[in-house]
Amino acid sequence: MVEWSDSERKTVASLWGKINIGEIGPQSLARVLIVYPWTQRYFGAFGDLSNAAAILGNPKVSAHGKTVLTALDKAVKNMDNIKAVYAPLSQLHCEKLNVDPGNFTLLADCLTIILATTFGPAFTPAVQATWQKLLTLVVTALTSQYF
Ligand code: HEG
Repeated sequence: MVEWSDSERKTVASLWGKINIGEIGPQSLARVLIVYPWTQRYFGAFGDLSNAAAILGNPKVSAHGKTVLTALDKAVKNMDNIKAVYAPLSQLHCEKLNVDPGNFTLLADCLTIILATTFGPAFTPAVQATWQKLLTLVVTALTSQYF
C-alpha cells in the first residue's frame, strides 16, 4: 500500500491549487493527439484532427481535455483511495471505450511535460517526483478493471 507523507500531501495540494484546468487539460490532450497520432482513433467524432494547428484549435479536444483533468481532482481529494475511486472510470474505458491502457501513461507523461513547461523552475525534481507518484497510482487505477 502506498504511503503519503505530510509533505507529499502538501505538495500535491499546493500544485493542484495552481493548475488551471481549462488550460492545462486541453494542452495535455492536444499534445497526446499530436505526438502519438494513433490515439486519434478514439476521437473519430471530434472533427478535424488533421494537423497540430487543427488539434490545438479543436473545441471538442479542449472540452475533453478539461473533462480529463477535472477527473484528476478525484485523485487529489482521495489520495488514500485512488483505486476504488477510479474503478467505474476504468470499467468505462475498458468495456465501453475500448481504450488501450498503455495510452493512460502517454497522457500522464504529456501532462507532466505541460506542467514542467508551465511552472518552470517551480516544478522542482521533488515536486515532479511526488506528482508522478500520484499519476502512477491514477494510471494503475484506471487499468485495474482491465484484468
Ligand atoms: Mg478518457 C471519456 C477521464 C485517459 C479516451 N475520460 C472520459 C471521461 C472521463 C475520462 C472523466 C468522461 C466519462 C463519462 O462520460 O462518463 N481519461 C480520463 C482520465 C484519463 C483518461 C482521468 C487519464 C488520466 N481517455 C484517456 C485516454 C484516452 C481516453 C488516454 C485515449 C487515448 N476518454 C476517452 C474517450 C472518451 C473518454 C474516447 C469518450 C469521449 C467522448 O465520447 O466524449
